[in-house]
Amino acid sequence: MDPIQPQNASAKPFDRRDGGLVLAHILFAFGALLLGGIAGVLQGMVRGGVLTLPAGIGYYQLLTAHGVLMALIFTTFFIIGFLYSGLSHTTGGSLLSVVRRGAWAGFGLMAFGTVLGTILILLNKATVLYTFYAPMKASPYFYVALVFVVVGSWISGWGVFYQYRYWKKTHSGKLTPLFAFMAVITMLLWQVATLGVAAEVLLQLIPWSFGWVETVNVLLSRTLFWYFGHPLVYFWLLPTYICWYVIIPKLIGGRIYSDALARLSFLLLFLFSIPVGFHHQLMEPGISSEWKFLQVILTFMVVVPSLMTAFSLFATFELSGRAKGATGLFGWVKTLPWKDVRFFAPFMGMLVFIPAGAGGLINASNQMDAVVHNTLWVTGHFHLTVATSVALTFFGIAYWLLPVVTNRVLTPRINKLGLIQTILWCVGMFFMSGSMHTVGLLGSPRRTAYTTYDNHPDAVLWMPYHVAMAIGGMILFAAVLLMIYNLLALLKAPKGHTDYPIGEPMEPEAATPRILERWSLWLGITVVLILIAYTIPVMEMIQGGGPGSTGYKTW
Ligand code: HAS
Ligand code: HEM
Ligand code: CU
Repeated sequence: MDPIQPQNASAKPFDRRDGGLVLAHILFAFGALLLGGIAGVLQGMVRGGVLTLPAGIGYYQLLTAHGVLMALIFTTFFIIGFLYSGLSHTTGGSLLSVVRRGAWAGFGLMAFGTVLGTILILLNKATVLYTFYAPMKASPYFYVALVFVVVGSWISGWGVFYQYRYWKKTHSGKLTPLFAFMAVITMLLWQVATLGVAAEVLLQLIPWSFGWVETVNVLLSRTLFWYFGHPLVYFWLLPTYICWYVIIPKLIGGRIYSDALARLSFLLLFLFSIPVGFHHQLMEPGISSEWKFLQVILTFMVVVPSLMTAFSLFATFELSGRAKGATGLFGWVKTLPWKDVRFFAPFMGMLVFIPAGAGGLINASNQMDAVVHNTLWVTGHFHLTVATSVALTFFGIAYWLLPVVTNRVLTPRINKLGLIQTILWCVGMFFMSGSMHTVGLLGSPRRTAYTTYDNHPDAVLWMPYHVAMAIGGMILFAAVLLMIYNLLALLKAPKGHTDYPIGEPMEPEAATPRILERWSLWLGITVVLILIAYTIPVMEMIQGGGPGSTGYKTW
């Protein structure tokens, strides 16, 4: 079988030790995707009224497993594996051994935390959903499991910084590789964001669930959660953007539109994605409207770098198409490599990101959020963003990353199955997310097991959409299974060299202003923005916290 990419016999193979590290992360991530997918399809079937859960399994137990395994585990493991792969490739061909050892330690801690947390969810001792909102109280060991995951991810993040700094020191005066710069921002965002959830878990939830303190300040805990929870979604998005900015131009035979613009948009994402958590709490009492207003303004600021990203991508597509001889307004569309899954899957992710982002703008608008908050509309929104734009991009990456790190090749057969898998995902999501959006506008709540509300006319109206959701979910599950099959096939694909696809910018290195790498400046602005957005509201929450809640086990 021929590989789908021409062979380059003289190219250096990917460092074998780094390959093992990357592979472990990617396979762990896809294991989580499979388990999370099983929970997802069952949920869809329950809500559609086509299945009653056997053996005392609870709907919310499944929903917790799904949210945790998909949103927290699949993403984090994949991201760390992907970042290390690109870091190894762009900063000299191998990781420093101290970095590699640290990354394995991080992997071990995260894997242990994941296994412990999953067991507790399966034992029905932690049915608190992936946002683990107080006053719902899980087994204290569930929160301990989360600590393992977060601390593991910190250690992996420090490895990224260390490798980057080493490269910078040994290449003084040179512009750092774009991939490495972006990896640093992604992990920096993660460090700053996880401070909120670490404070929540260590200072509030662990002492409270072990019974060392009686009560918990609920509003404060949710605020700390969303201080983390919003940047969390950008932690998923930034590696997706790395693929769009750095990898895709290479795959289409074009060039990166602008290195400087790409760096600037990452910095803006870093600055503005943290002080905006209140847009998840717009409907929550206890936070005054002025502070919500400020954070909504900042939310709209963080849209700007996404629009810059859209602009750059269009520019790359159009310029590379015209360089290949395309004419007319949209002639370049035909020059894109539609039959290459490494391009097609992330491209579908980009396309979906247009309605996905538009939905986000609706959510962020206070009055409209009053209509959609806590309805399935929101669930529809994030199945387009994280579960399609991000997930499809990660799938697309896996189709070349696995061959790169195992020194194998993507065969035309797996490529074709990959195209089918992408289409299945899009069709399944069209039905599932489309009906979630629609039925959400009709008022159907999220996070609710099957019920007809005593045949209330509204619930009767919702039911056909819930059935469509279930059908979409089944198609998506088929796509998950096909993805797993494809990965297994890639692990047995013929040996051979696969290039790591890294794009080159159009302009010379000198065009990138060095101020973009002045970290003290950017970190300083971030701290100031966070202090402005959070200090007074958090003080009000601490002072006005009242007696707090002793907690509930609602399941
Ligand atoms: Fe969101 C809720 C607002 C983006 C994920 N969001 C959620 C939740 C998740 C989530 C998981 O303000 C639920 C949490 C929970 O369980 O409660 N979101 C936004 C806004 C944006 C946004 C303003 N969200 C994301 C991304 C996510 C994500 C990204 C994951 C990856 N979201 C909200 C709000 C809520 C919310 C409220 C709370 C709602 C509530 O009531 O609870 C923006 O960042 C979106 C900006 C994006 C764009 C699109 C740019 C387009 C691009 C593609 C270009 C395409 C090309 C191809 C070039 C403006 C970059 C075209 C080619 C052709 C040939 C046509
Ligand atoms: C929630 C289905 C893939 C993230 C849900 C819900 C359903 C569902 C039916 C619950 C709705 C509710 O009662 O509120 C599926 C199916 C999938 C899939 C069938 C594919 C096989 C994904 C992926 C991700 C994801 C890939 C993220 C990477 C989430 C999250 C929730 C959720 C974060 C919210 C959990 C909560 O509200 O606590 N999904 N989903 N899903 N899904 Fe998925
Ligand atoms: Cu948000």
